[in-house]
Amino acid sequence: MFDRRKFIKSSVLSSAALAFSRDMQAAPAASSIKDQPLVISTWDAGIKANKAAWKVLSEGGRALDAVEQGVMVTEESKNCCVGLQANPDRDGFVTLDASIMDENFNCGSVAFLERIKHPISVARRVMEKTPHVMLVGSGAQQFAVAEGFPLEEPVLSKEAKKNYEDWLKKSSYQSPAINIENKANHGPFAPARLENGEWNHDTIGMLAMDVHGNLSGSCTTSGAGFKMRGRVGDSPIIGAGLFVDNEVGACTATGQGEDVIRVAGAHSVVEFMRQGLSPEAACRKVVERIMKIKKEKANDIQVAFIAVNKNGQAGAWAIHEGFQYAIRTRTVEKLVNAKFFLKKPAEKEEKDEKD
Ligand code: SD4
Repeated sequence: MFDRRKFIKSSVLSSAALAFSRDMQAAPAASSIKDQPLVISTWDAGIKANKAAWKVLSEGGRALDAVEQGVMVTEESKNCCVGLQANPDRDGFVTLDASIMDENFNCGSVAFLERIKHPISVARRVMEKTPHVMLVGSGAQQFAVAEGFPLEEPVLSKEAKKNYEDWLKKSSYQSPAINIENKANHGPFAPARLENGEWNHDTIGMLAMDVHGNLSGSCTTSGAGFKMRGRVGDSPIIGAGLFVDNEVGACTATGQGEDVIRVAGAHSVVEFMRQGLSPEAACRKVVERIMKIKKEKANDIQVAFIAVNKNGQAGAWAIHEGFQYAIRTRTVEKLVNAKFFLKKPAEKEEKDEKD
């Protein structure tokens, strides 16, 4: 009989994955990383995205260009659940959210956008070419087309197609799964393991500081898989999924968007940094606040923040074990395991074992 767990384990043990895990162990504590320029981004897809951002930063380019070009890599990755190949909503439509913010409080975002490959670039055009911050739905699409972005049909990745087909069998809106290996639970935030052994997340948030010490951030997502049509998460909401104050620091979020929105998550992290907390301590404070609000329901959701401060110090915190972020500086290119409050529950591992 096909043993899925063994298969997953053996695919993880590819040499690339082994090299990665060695790197992770060798990674210095995030809070000790202090360098400039620098780029950090959420999840393991951040490694590739950071490479594109680093090209801009290492050539003396603007942090704003770095965070746009960095996440574009993820938006167009055929493997990834960000962009037009991502998990659709309940009705089978792929709808995308994105936001971008520079060092001068300029910001732009799009939400509930369909058939556009690079929502992050449309968000940047909203910022640069309109008097507005946010455009949504058909209006955002109309603006994108007027700006020369071609309309494209979503082509779901193999994983997204399978996820959706599996979901349709029950069509139940399960509570979100923790970001741990758990293919049995196709909750809105359950990441899937790809054939190449990488995890597949539906969001990337990125923060960069350039050689001039200026900060910018970006965030782009397909949102929650199998969401209600029209649902918008935290990622395009300035102050929730992303916030940049060039005098203090920057923050971006991933996980259960509704719970990030209700505490103005990214803005709150930046305000804690303004009060003197390190990026890691500031992220921890806001995760703690969310957990206090959610009480025992915090077990069922994942929320994580990454942040950088004006000194080029980076940090992160998550509700659950398993959240990683990628960091790139002149001296470091690593995937870092974020600190967290809740360990993966033992029962869950046992349950997975039986699947
Ligand atoms: C959302 N925060 O739409 C996003 C989802 C996410 O990893 O981060 N998934 O709520």
